Amino acid sequence: MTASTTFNTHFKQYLETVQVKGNAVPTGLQELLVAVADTCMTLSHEVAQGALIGLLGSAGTGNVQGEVQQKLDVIANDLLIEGVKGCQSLAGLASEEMELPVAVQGTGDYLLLFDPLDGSSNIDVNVSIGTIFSVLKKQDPAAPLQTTDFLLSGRHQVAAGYVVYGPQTTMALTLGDGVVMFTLNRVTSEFVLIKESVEIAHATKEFSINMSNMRHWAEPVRRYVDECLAGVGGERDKDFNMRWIASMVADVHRVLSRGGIFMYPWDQREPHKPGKLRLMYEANPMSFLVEQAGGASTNGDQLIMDLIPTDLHERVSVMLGSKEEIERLQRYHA
Ligand code: P6P
Repeated sequence: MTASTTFNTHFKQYLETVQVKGNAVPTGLQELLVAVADTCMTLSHEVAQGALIGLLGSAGTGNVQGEVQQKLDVIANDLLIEGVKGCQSLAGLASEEMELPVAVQGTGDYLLLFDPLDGSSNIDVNVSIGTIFSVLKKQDPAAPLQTTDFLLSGRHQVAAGYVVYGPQTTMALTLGDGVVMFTLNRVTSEFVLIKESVEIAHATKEFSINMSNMRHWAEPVRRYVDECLAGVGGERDKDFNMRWIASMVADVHRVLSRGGIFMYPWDQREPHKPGKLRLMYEANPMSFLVEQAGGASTNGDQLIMDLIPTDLHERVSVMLGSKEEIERLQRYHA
C-alpha cells in the first residue's frame, strides 16, 4: 500500500486513494468497507454505554453455536446486517450468530462474513471486545447466492480486519498488500489512519494461551509451552512473558502491535472438535492480517488460509503470530 499522510487521512479517503498491488480498490469493496466501519463506529458507542442502556447480561437466546447470546451480540449482528444491506456489490453475508447466510443483493462480487462481537463473555467485566470481518470474492457473481458460495479457503479473501473496542476503538485492515490501522476520533466520528505497514517481529518473548487447559493439550503444544516456561537455561535459553485476555481480537491486536504468539489449539476436552475458534470468520481473517504483517498462522499441520472449509461454522485449532515461533510449532507437530 502506498504511503499516505497519517493522522489526517480518513477511512473513506484512504480507500479512494490507496493502491493495492498497483490497483485502486474497487468501488463496490470501498462501499462495503465504509459501511462496516460506520457500523462499528455506532457499535463502539453502544459498547461504551453498557449497563447505562441495559445492554449487559444475556439476551436470553442462544446462537447456532449453542452459546448464550449476550444482548450486545444480538445488537451487533442486527446493526451489521442493517449497515451493509444497501451495498450494491454485496451478494450475501454470514455471521457467527446465524445458522444460515443471508442474501443481500443475491448476486454481486462480494461475500461478507463476520463475528459481530467476539469475546462477548468479557462484555460484563469491561474487557476489550471486538468485531471481526472477512470479505470473500464470490466465484460466480451473477449466480443466485448459495451457502456453498461461502466455502472458500482463506486465500480467497480480498479484505479482512477487526475493530477492537478498548481504551481506543482501533481498526486493523488488510486488502492483501500489507496491514494498516485506524483509530476512531470520537469528536469528528472518523476512523483516522494511525499506522501503515504493520510488521510482526519474527522472534518474540511473549506467548498467549489459556494455561488452565494445559493438561488437555496435545504433546507438541505442551512441549512448546514447557520450553517457554523453562526460560533462560532451558531449550529456548530466554525468559518468556505470558498474556491471556480471553478476547481473540484484543490478543491478536497485541500480537500485531508488538509481536508474540497466540494459541487456541485442539485439546482433549472435546476431542471431536478440531478447536474452539471458527475458521471462516475468526481464524481466516486474523490469519490474513497476520500473514500480511509478516507473521504466520497454522493449525499445526497446515497454514490456516490453505484449509478448504466444508461447513460455514467449522472450528479450527489456531496458532498464529511471530514467524519463528510458528515454524518451531510446525516442526513439533511434524
Ligand atoms: P476461553 C471468546 O469467547 C473467544 O471466542 C475468543 O475471543 C477467545 O480467544 C476465546 O474464546 C477465549 O476462550 O476458553 O479462554 O474462555
